[in-house]
Amino acid sequence: MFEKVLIANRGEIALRINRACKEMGISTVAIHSTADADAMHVRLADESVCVGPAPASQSYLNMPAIIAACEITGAEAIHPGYGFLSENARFAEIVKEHGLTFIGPEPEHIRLMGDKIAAKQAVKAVGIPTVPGSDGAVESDSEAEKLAEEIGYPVLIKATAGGGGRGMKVAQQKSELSLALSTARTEAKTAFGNDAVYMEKYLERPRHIEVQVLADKFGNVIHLGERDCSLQRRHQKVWEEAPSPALNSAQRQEIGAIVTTALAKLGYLGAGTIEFLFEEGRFYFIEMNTRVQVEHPVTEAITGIDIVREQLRIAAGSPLEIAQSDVVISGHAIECRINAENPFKFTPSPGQITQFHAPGGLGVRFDSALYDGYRIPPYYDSLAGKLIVHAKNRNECLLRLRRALDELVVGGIETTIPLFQELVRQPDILNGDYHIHWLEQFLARRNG
Ligand code: MV4
Repeated sequence: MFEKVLIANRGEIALRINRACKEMGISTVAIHSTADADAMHVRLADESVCVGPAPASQSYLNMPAIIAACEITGAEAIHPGYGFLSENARFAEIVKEHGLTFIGPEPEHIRLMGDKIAAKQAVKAVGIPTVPGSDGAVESDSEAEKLAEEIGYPVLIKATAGGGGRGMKVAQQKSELSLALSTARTEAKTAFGNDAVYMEKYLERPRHIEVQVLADKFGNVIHLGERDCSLQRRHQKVWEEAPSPALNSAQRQEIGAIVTTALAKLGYLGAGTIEFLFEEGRFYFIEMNTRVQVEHPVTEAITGIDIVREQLRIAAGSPLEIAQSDVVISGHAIECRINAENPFKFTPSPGQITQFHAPGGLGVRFDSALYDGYRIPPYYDSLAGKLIVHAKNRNECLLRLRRALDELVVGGIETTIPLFQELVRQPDILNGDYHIHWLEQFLARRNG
């Protein structure tokens, strides 16, 4: 096992990784920008290295500085967390070229899953159900028109270098197709330097259901059940839960078996999440994430498995500590992302924390780097903390969540707490009866 790991991230996920390392007897190195000198992740690590000024491009994305920090401190491995360099295949290669371990999948799998057309072709070839659409990139309007007639409108044009909703355009009917294609291409060229686009049947009211997997170097691949991440606003997840209220155990087992078999065939290594749209009882692959995700704690709550610990063990060449038969889904968990934003307009609200009280009690976890007096910097994402609540079933979980939200205090800035205090009283939410557009429709009704 590693002696020393460098955590190439900040905020709550840096603390999360630090915790797993400390429990495994691994010493930790934090990196920070000049803006984060007083951040909690710096205080709790054994050592820290300033890697540059506030802008992420000059610090948390500064590959030479991060590699140098490993050389200075003697860290043998880098955990990238999520965001920043966590899905940068070139960085993973550079880490390996320097004789260090990148705690994550092989670079070629990171690269593969970052190209949405190649990813879809690869997973389809190993038995994962995909959305009907083009086999590869759509090259011409005439090809697109012919294909759209076959699969039926509405259709969705997506950028192969996109993902997370970036560069998508819907065409409701033939007359809209040409503009959707040209707009998607132009935006993709501008945003990603790659204008290749593909087409899919547009699913109108699906849920977003993702399956967590772990794969070790011995060919063992297990799944830890699914997460329902349908409550999103502008492709930012807001509320995630496990298991999904929309799946029964047969569907859970079926998609879990399909995914583990497929990833074993691909020779996948590490933690991964396969994203599906789920509509009328059918799963449709949309993307695969090769990083630990923000919402991983809801899976940890219902399985008791420490996902970051398993990532470290896999990267160090150890076999998975658990077999599929050891994975038992117990109870229900919900995560609410507490962002430093206006609760209904989502405008950023950085600033100093004047009061802070985290909720506690059985089944309540608050992952955050906040502390009394901490000043949230404006340079990074707005996530201030994640409230994760676990109970023996969904109704008990909702009651506990309502209580924990009323106990949580974050003073001095605006946060999304009031949004969740409303959501946890909404009939559709209480019934688990929602889809990927539900939250934006709720906010539109509310904001008038
Ligand atoms: C779709 C879709 C409907 N039909 N693909 C959004 C981001 C990326 N994960 C893919 N996304 C979608 N792909 C087809 N064929 C609807 C979305 C989508 C969405 C997906 C999951 C969660 C929230 C969403 C919000 C808007 C659109």
